[in-house]
Amino acid sequence: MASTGAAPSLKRKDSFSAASREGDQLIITPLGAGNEVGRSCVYMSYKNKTILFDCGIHPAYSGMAALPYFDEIDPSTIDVLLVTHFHLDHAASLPYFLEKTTFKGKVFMTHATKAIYRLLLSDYVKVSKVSVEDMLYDEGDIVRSMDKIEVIDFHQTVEVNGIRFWCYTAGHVLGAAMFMVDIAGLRVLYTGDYSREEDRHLRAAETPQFSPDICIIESTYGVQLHQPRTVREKRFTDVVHSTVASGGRVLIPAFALGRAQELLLILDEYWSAHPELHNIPIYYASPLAKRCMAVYQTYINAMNERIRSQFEGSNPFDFKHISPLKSIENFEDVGPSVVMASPSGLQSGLSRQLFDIWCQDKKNACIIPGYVVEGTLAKTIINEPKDVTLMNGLTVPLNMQVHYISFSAHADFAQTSAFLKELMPPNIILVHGEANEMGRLKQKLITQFSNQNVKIMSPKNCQTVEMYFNSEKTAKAIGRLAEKTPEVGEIVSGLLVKKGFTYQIMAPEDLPVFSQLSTGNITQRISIPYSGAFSVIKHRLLQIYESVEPPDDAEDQVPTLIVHKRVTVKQEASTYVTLLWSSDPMSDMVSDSVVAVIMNINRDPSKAIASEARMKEETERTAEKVVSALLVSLFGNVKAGEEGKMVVTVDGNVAHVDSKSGDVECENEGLKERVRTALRRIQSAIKPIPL
Ligand code: HJB
Ligand code: ZN
Repeated sequence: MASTGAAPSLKRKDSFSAASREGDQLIITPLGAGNEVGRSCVYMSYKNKTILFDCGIHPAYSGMAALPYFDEIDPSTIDVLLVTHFHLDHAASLPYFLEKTTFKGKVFMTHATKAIYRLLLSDYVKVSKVSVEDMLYDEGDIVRSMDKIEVIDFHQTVEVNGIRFWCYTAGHVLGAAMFMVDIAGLRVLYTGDYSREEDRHLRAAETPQFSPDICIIESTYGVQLHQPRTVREKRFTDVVHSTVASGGRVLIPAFALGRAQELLLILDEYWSAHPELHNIPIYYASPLAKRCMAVYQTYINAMNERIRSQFEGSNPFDFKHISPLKSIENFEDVGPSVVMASPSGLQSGLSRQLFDIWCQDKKNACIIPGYVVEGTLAKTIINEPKDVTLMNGLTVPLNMQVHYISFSAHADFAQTSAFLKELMPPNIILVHGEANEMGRLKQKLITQFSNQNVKIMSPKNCQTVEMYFNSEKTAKAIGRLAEKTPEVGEIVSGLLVKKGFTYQIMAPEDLPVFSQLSTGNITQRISIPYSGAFSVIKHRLLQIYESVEPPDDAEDQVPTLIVHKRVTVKQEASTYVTLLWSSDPMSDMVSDSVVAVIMNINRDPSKAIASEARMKEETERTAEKVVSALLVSLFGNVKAGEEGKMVVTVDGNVAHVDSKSGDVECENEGLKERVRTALRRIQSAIKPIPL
């Protein structure tokens, strides 16, 4: 069960290792996108593993002010950085983070995201008009960052340093992914931007097959509901058609990649169906236009069935009625036209240049086709102010028609609610939403999940959500050990295999099947100087061991005995005896004791054969030595203590062992149990020692 608490410092990776209150501590802190849209970046730490989701900039700011609050963290402690999609508000801080900070972890994104990231960011540094001091990075940094980015396929599981993660299709834009992270069985889903609605070219977001313990989810559209696609498309084509038909110009400010391709598909199809519009030009004004189209064609397989089947006939991105436009200098503004230009927020660049020229003519129209960020001109004009300020500082009347028809591929309330109902995560963290919209969504979700014990949180930037999870260690029995259900209380023994934070218990024979490990037999051989009679050794061993037998197939003439069915003792020459055994903990113990017996005879051969009483006394002493030797082989530090007890010391814990009675005194329950188990094993190997 999770609980929330105060914000700790995020800078030291080890600062929480001792902080286990009611379980292991998980912390989640938005460094951006907390109660805002923009500079997405969410920090998460659990069990000393640290992850960053997304690394964006804020579209309404420039220079360092656009960055997430990186100074809240120590970048050198981040293990993994996962980038959900190529939009600048999710990826444009990455070259800065990789090249200008101490970050040394691994970065992952999908193939398409990586290809488009490269194009977009090169364009971003070219067009962002900031002073050299304010530039966050340059083209060289972007090129260098490419070598550090690893790619991940949808549904491929990657493990880095005990952190397992995989990703699902998120809709939204080509290559967009939502990431599921698993640390020690605790699962966190970070949705990034997602849409559960299929459009002309993209698949809808998938619903993960596992419910996460925590879902960090976008709340861009809050409690709003999207109009049906067909209605929005009709409104869009109607505005475009009527504007150009009455001699006006249409400006569509849109980000160069993503929604732009969807809108171009709609326009190209509409123009094909309306020959009367063929003399009206449509321009896709982006220096990236051509290269972007090449990337879109490369990743056609990542798109939906509809566009793939269209592609079999002809390339749907090879538009019939749309021409690329490099810059305003190449534009002949002589009559009605439709121009799609970036940026979407109208802060600068070509979309802003055209807006400034066209905004005073009421025949013209501006269609805002997606989400607009607080602080941008696009957001301002949606409210249809009377005047606007141009880039040259002049204030002029805003006469052009402004239409907000959202094709934004973000979940609306119906999608968010259905997604969460299917997943039912016990903890929901809202990010990527303006404070008011997010607040309304939070209230509505609280009502919706009021009976389900679901916790809904909406931290601000740099505000930490702190939770505690109990992670009891469990091992899964697999292979032949799992064929039979054990009775209650029955002990299941096998090899314990630890992989990351998961444990499996299996029969040694199954090891190569279920792991990349394998088993092998080590045959041990040791020679001990001994020149006495072999019968003396046999005599001493029979005093101690239940089973001391000659081999069944005693063909050669070498005197041989098998002790406890495990260790073979041979007198191969008159000066030494040889011990042979197949190594395992039990046989190693028996061989140790046989060595101790032989060495003992070597030390005092005159006492080899003696009276009955002497023999009993001698046997007990030998047995004690054998037990001591065995305990040394298991625990290392074993010394003689008071009243004939042995003192075993492990990691500062001390156990007093009475080898005659088998009693063990120790304050540390773990060590006590280990010593007791060892004594029981020794007992099973040695006959007359009453333990
Ligand atoms: C919200 C958002 C706001 C996004 C402004 C721009 C963008 O889709 B988002 O990543 O989430 C990126 C696309 C655009 O239109 O510039
Ligand atoms: Zn996005």
